[in-house]
Amino acid sequence: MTLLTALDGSFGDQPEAVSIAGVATSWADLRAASGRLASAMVGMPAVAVEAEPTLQTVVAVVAGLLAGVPVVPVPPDAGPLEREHILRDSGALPLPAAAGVERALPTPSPEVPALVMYTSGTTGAPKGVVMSGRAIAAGLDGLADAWQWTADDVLVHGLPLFHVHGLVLGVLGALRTGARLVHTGRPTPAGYAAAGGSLYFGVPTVWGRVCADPAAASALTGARLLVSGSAPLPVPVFDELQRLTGHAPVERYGMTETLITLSTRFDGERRPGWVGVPIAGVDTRLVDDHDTVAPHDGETIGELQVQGATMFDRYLNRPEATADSFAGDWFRTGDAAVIDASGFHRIVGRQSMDIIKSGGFKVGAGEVESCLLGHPSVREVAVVGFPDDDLGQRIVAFVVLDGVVGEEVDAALLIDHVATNLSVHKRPRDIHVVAELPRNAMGKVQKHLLR
Ligand code: MLC
Ligand code: AMP
Repeated sequence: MTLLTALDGSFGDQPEAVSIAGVATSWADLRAASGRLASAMVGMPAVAVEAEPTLQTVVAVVAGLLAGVPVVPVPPDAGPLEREHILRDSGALPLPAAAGVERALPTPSPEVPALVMYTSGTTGAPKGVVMSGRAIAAGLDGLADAWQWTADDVLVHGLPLFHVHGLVLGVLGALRTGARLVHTGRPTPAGYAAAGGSLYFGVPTVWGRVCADPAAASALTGARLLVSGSAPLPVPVFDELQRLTGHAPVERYGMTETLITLSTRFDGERRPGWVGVPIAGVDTRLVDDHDTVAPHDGETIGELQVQGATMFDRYLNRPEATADSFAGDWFRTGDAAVIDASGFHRIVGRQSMDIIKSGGFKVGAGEVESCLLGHPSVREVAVVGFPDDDLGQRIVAFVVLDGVVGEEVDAALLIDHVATNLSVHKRPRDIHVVAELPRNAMGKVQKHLLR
């Protein structure tokens, strides 16, 4: 098997090669359990994996990769709206009821879709991002090179297993580099402190919480590398983490569609507020509002566009959305950035206010708005991201209620409506009842006025 080198026996074996929430396995046992499940999966169009942070999730994902069956991770807390969309759109079937007898399976072509990961856009339901094994391998090798990530590392994190960060980097990365993996179940400061790793992954919310717990932070002093990504790492958190742990964190940037494309390097400068340089195999450019390439002078802001070996294949069942997301070979990230003369990148913000990053989770305002409009007492709604010290952004909904203006509404009811129909992390943290939404002459809601 070419993608998950550790399962080939390339790095020997060890009893606790992969440990999740205290349950551990060797690579040989993981390979055997996955092989049996893979035998029962062969021929499935796609397999849905309930991505709980457990060893069973890892076995199921590896089984799909061995069988050449695209794996569709389903957030375990996904409510009916989100779950039905993912299952219907992907055509993924549940895991086989029983594992098969292990038999030799041909190694799937690296071009075969390995994962279909759902990601939110500005409007509509999340789109399925189809990713080949080749892109995943290229992305992981680029990061291994940037971070000098090897089989000598012990990787620690507690991130969810239904997104790129926790699953591709945090699980497949360990199985490709041969690093031992300790998944802490949840990304708590105490869990990170107790794990004794060399390489730690976290979203900025996690690093902010580690800084708020100096005892946990000081336990990370012996690590080799602390890596932050999925959302902007605030400069004060960068500085505080460095003060408490002695490590300037490495910041890296990416997207579900492109995998991780930019990073500061183990042996390079780590500049607070900047996300470094392209990994091997990736190119970037900036483009202005007129689709003209903008200078890399450290000041001019443009849309960041990316191309290279880590690129997704397409959005599942969405040829127009796929075409719209590219300018020729260049993927339009929708992020505004500057690049300096040395090639260092700084992410300035999103081009659209309708993409919210909360705790490192991407949430489309439109998706939350549609969900709230499905509640009988909501007539109009606008969802925005407010700055939040812990989460980066917090989801806030402004609602116009059906019925008497000013009537009491139980905000908790509306929050629960989103938490149970979509998923917990997509729930608004605050609900503001208003008499009307600010609109321009065209009738479009002016969200900047709400902020
Ligand atoms: C609260 N809870 C509710 C609820 N309100 N449950 C149901 N209904 C409600 N109304 C419960 C939750 O179930 C949970 O319970 C608890 O409250 C806490 O929920 P939370 O506040 O949402 O969690 P919190 O601890 O604040 O989460 C912070 C976090 C999380 C950092 C742990 O945001 C996180 O895991 N972020 C990682 C996101 C990520 O991996 N992104 C990568 C995307 S890939 P319980 O029992 O579960 O505690 C990408 C590419 C790249 O971006 O560059 O990497
Ligand atoms: P996702 O679709 O969940 O993969 O989220 C991708 C988005 O997360 C990017 O388009 C960025 O907006 C944001 N992002 C990821 N990493 C960083 C980072 N280091 N700094 C700023 N934004 C980031």
